[in-house]
Amino acid sequence: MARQRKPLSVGHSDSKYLKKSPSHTKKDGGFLSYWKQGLAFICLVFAGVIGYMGYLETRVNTPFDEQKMVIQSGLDVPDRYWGSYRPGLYFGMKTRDPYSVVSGLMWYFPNQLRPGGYGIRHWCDDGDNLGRYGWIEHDGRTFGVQEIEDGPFKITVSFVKKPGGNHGGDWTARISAATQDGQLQYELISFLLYSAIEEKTKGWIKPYRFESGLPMGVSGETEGLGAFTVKLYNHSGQVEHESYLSTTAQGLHILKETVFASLRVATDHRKGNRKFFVLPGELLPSPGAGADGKRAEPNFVVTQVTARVPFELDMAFESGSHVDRSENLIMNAYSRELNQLQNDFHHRFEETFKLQTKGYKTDEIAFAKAAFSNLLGGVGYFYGASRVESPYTRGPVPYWKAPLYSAVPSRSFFPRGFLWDEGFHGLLISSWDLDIELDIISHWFDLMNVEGWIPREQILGQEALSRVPEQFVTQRNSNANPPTFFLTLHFILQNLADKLTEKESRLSTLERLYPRLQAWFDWFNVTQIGDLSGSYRWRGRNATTNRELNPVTLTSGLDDYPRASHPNVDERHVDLHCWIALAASTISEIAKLLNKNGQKYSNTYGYLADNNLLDKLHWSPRTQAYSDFGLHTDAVVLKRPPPPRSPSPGYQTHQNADKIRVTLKDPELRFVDSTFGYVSLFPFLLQILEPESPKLGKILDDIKNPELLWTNYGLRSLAKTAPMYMKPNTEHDPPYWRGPIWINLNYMAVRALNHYSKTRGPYSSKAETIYHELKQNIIRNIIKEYRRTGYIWEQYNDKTGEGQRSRPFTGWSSLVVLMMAEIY
Ligand SMILES: *[C@@H]1O[C@H](CO)[C@@H](O)[C@H](O)[C@H]1NC(C)=O
Ligand SMILES: *[C@@H]1O[C@H](CO)[C@@H](O)[C@H](O)[C@H]1NC(C)=O
Ligand SMILES: CC(=O)N[C@H]1CO[C@H](CO)[C@@H](O)[C@@H]1O
Repeated sequence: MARQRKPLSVGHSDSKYLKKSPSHTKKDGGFLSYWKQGLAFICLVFAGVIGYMGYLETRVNTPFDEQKMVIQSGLDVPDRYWGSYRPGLYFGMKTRDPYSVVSGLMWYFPNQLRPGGYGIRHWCDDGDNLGRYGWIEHDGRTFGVQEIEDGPFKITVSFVKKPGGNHGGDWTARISAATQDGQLQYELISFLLYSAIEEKTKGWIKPYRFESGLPMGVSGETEGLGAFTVKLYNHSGQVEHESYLSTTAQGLHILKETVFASLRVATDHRKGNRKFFVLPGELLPSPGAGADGKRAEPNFVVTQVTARVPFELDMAFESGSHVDRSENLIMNAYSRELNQLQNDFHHRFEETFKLQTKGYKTDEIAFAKAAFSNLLGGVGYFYGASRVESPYTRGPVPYWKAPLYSAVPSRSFFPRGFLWDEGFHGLLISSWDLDIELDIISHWFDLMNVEGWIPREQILGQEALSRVPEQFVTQRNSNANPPTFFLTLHFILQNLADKLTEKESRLSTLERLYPRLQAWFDWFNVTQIGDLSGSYRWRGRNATTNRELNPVTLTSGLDDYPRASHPNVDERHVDLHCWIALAASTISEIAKLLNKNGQKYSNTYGYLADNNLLDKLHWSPRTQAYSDFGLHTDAVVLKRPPPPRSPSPGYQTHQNADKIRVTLKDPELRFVDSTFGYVSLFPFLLQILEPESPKLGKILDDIKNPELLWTNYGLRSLAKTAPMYMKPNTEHDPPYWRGPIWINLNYMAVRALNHYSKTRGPYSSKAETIYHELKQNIIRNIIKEYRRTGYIWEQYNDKTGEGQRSRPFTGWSSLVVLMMAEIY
């Protein structure tokens, strides 16, 4: 049905060439020598082909061949050496080293502990049903405060870092539990505080003993950290039992399982024979069990403190090379230090976002701080190799091992780096700390291969890998993702130009970035190009599947947002056209700043932003809207395949066969214009549309139309009138980008409205009115839902405004802070 293009093939001319080669001649000797020459030639070609195939095969995992972006790492940046860089945990600290000592927290209520370890909290997990959790203050460098509501209990975790010595200094974490519920005072809670060293860390750890009593902490020494101790100080509340575990864990991804497997029930005779869950102490494979007969060394040391609520303890990491500390960072000294940092934070938050000046109320500002802090506090440090694939590799191959310093979309659901999310995160992070953002950008661009490609999802290291279903791990080098880092860079140039030029190191980062931006651009401009001049097409859609109502376009970032029903080479995608235009204009801006010749990019921008070209490629005269173009029909449905005529042994399974797509009318080449939604807005969202264009007036009217995108909570992703509005893509895939409200695109809409309201033109006052209304709707609803549920969400229901899907989603949903601050 779908019109397929024949791939260009050189096979025919090849065989013709071979036939032409002289295989028979009259001279025998000649025959032999011809034959030999022919053979040599064939061998040579063969070797050449093999060599070339080998070359092609290795390109996908060969790094881009220019100076590295990250030139300072680990202890070169001592003040960001330690951090809460394990965002997938409720609380965990590690260093920015490939292999690190990691510290973390688990807790449980003994009367809620269940078989299988249920009830032990460690990784951020929706299944724990916590009422709320997240950083409410975090500055990305020196401290953070997190609040966690576990049933009627409130657990507060804060940390403070203190420089000193040559190994990244000290830090202390304070952990407390409290409850408002009088009946639950004195309830038992068990805190497990651990340190572990990753397999390839050079060094050791062991339980630390105070002069008297049980081990309460860890001591150790590693290459990066030198000698260190982690000591526990319980200083308020009643401790009922203490125990510890010193063992070998098989990996960071099974720490909780290791703890659970070793918990025992013990009777404490001093406490009236009461029973406690306790850790067994040393639990190391016996001598002789190890490979070389040596006693195995512990790599995982846990202290468990079972206490009565309310309770508070400090866990102090002290660096051995920090010799002149005047006092330990615990008890009052800690409180004092924390207080100071909190004051600085509040002050700086107001200076940066000016929410108080804008008249926001105290609790609204607290909300904004929480949204912002959980994004920044969710910045992680990962190390490992992605798995990638190209048409030339036989199956997936490992990428090179590399670090990634990046924020994450959601600490529970997506605690790893995502390329297109990160460009949005960058807007908020750069507003706060430009150097952190430049470092994040640098890490991402070091993941570029020699082709100019960056894998879009980064699943690095054991912990990350264990949270991703196998079929989603491999990244394909034909697949793009919106190049949102150009949004970040554009934002930095617009809003932070003075900060950028104020430090030589920042400009030289841009210098190193420039060739990589060019390569990235070229990669898009070549691999995602469309058939018609100036058109672009997302690759990676499945043209042969009959399982999906509309084959997804994961690469576009908008997953199941409906596109042409029958993917083929005639497709052109309006959002991608606009992303490429943004990319070209941003590179030309950077070229100007760096005194480089960016003519090529400003020409390309001029060409792609030409509204006549845009209209020719993407404006549907029928519906008066921008749209994709392709081989399309709206007449598709999901149906259960009919059972076979005669019941056969397979009958049972057939009845349960998945629904398949049935096409009721042949598709034709046309605009995909019965679908109105986010994609239709892109020329407006990325501000390519000219301010005088009557099409701007039309778009503004469409935005305001409640039958299309307008709701009291923000713009829905797909118009109510669209054929695919709220339709599941398969029986198992509920609608995702087919109606619900997404905050990243709403931020772009608010930003565009602000732009058109400030740009002279016939529609500026209309844009201004809608700007205020839309911004208010979004902010009001997200805050309302935060109060109601305790969380910021991945998306919001377009009928009720309710938060849905994953939580906390303080990736791009935290852009609400920039809307409150009106920073675009
Ligand atoms: C396309 O979908 C079909 C059927 O669902 C599947 O068998 C095939 O592997 C898919 N192709 C690609 C390239 O993913
Ligand atoms: C992008 O590709 C088009 C079409 O091949 C080409 O004309 C244009 O010069 C390219 N732009 C840049 C900046 O390389
Ligand atoms: C390290 C420390 O201070 N441990 C104490 C915690 O509380 C229990 C009981 O209150 C003491 O026995 C420990 O010495």
